[in-house]
Amino acid sequence: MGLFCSSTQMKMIFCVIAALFALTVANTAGSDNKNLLLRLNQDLLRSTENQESLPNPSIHIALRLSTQHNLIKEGQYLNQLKTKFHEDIQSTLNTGKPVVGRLALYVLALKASCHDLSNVSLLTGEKSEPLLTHLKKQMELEKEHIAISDRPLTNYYQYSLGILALCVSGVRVSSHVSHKLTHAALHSAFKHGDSESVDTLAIAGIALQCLKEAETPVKNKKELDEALATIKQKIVDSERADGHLGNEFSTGLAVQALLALGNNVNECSKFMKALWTDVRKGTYHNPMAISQTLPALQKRSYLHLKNKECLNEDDTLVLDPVPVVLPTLTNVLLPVELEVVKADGSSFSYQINVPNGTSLLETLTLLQQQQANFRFETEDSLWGPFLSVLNGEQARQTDRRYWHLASNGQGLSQGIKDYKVEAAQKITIKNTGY
Ligand code: B12
Ligand SMILES: *[C@@H]1O[C@H](CO)[C@@H](O)[C@H](O)[C@H]1NC(C)=O
Ligand SMILES: *[C@@H]1O[C@H](CO)[C@@H](O)[C@H](O)[C@H]1NC(C)=O
Repeated sequence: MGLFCSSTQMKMIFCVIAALFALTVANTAGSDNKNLLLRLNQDLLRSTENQESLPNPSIHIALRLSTQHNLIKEGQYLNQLKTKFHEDIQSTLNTGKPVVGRLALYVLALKASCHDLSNVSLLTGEKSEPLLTHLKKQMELEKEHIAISDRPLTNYYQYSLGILALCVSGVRVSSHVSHKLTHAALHSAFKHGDSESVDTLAIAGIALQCLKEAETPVKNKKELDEALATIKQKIVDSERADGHLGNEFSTGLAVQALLALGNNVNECSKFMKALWTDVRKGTYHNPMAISQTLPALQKRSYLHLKNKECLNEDDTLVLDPVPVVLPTLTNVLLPVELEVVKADGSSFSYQINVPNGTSLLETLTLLQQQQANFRFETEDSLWGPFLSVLNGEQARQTDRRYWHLASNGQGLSQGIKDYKVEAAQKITIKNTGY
C-alpha cells in the first residue's frame, strides 16, 4: 500500500514536473513566435517608407489585416495608393494593357481601410467611371478571352483576384464569369511553369468561397461545391516532405485558403511549423512575400475583408530604429557560369567570379560591365525586377513567353534581386513558352 502510494506520488510529482516543463517550452515557443510576428509586421511597415518603388496594395492589405497597427503610417500609405498607384492603373488602362490583378488588389486595399468605393473613379480617355465598373468590364474582357482561347488575358491568379474583389465589395459576379473559374479549377488549368500553381489554387479557393457565402447565391451550386472540394484536396496534396504547401512562397496563401474554406488550422500542423521556420530563417524579406504570409500567421485570410469594420483599432505598432548591419566582407570569390538559351535554341555562355552573397541582379550587372556582348533589361513588378530582355531578345508575356531562371538545372524559387549566389554554380536563363 505504502509503495503504491509513494509510486503514485512519484508519478504525480513527475507529472507536475513534466507539465511545468511542457508549459515553459510552449510558453517560450509562443512568445518566440510573438516576437517573430512583431518583427515581420515591423519589416512590412518599414517597407512602406521606401519612396523609390510604387506603393503596393498587397502590403496595405496585409498591414490592415494585422492585429497590431500604426494608424498614421497606414493612412499615409493609403493616400499614396490613392494617388500614385491610382495614376499607374489609369495609365495602364489607357494603353489598353490588361490590369485586372492590380485593379483587384487596389479595390481590396481600399476595402481593407473601410474606404467608400462608390466615390472612387478612374479616368480613361475623357470618361470617368467608378472603379468597380472598370473591374467588372475588365473581368468581362478576361472572360471573353477564356471563351475564345481557353485562357485569360492575364492569368487565373489575377482572374481569381478579380472575382474576390468584386465579391468582397458586394458586387454580384455573373455566373458566366464564375463558371469559367470553376471549370478551370476542375480541369487543372492553374499552371506556374511546369507545375500546378498552389498560389492560384489558393486565391481561386478564397474567391469561390466568397461566392458561396454571398447573399445572392450562385446559379450552379453543385459545380461550385465540386470546385471547392477539388481545390481543397489539391492544396492538401501539395504538402512537401518539409511541410510546405507548394513552396515557401505559396504556403501562406495556401493556409489562408484552408482557413477561408473553414478548416481549423492548428498551430502545430506541419505547414504552420514550416511557415514559422521560414520566418525564423528570414526567408520572407521581400515585402510582397511578407504581405502574402503575414495574414496566415495570424489566422486571417483575404475573406476577412468582406465584413471588415475599422472600429476601435489597436494603434501600438511602432518602428524601432534598425540596427546597423555592417556588410559582411567576404573575399571568397565564386565562379558562376551563365548560360543564355534563346528562343531559337541557340545558346551563349559567360563566366564571371562574384563575391559570396552577390545577388543574381548584381551578377548580371557586373557581367554587363565586363562583356560588351551581354545586355539585359528588367521590368518593375510588385515582386521586384522581372527579367524581360536578354541580348536584345524579349520574352514577352503577350506572347506567353518568359525568361526562366535555373541554377544547376533546378528552377529558382526567387527572382533576380532576391536570389543570392552562395556557391559555385551554373545559372541557366532560358526563353520558355507557357
Ligand atoms: C503567373 C505567375 C508567373 C507568370 C506571369 C505571367 C502571366 N501572365 O501569367 C510567369 C510564368 C511569367 C512567371 C515567371 C516566374 N515566376 Co511567377 N508567379 C506567377 C503568380 C502565380 C501570379 C503573379 C501575378 O499575376 N500577380 C498579380 C499581379 C497583380 O501582380 P504583378 O506584380 O503585377 O504581377 C506580375 C509579376 O508578379 C510578374 N511575376 C510573375 N512571377 C514573378 C516572379 C518574380 C520573382 C518577379 C520579380 C515577378 C514575377 O508577372 C506578373 C504578371 O505580369 C505568382 C504567385 C504569387 N504568389 O504572387 C508567382 C510567383 C510570383 N512567381 C515566382 C517565381 C519564382 C517565378 C520565376 C522566378 C520562376 C523561374 N524559376 O524562372 C519566374 C520569373 C523569372 C523572371 N524572368 O524574372 C514566385 C516568386 C517567389 C519569390 N520569392 O520571388 C511566385 C510567388 C510563385 C511561388 N510560390 O513560387 N510567374
Ligand atoms: C470618398 O469618400 C470618403 C469618405 O467615405 C472620403 O474620405 C474621400 O475623400 C472621398 N474620395 C473622393 C475621391 O471623393
Ligand atoms: C557563402 O556564405 C554563406 C552564408 O554566409 C555560407 O553558408 C556559405 O558556406 C558560403 N559559401 C562559400 C562557398 O564559402
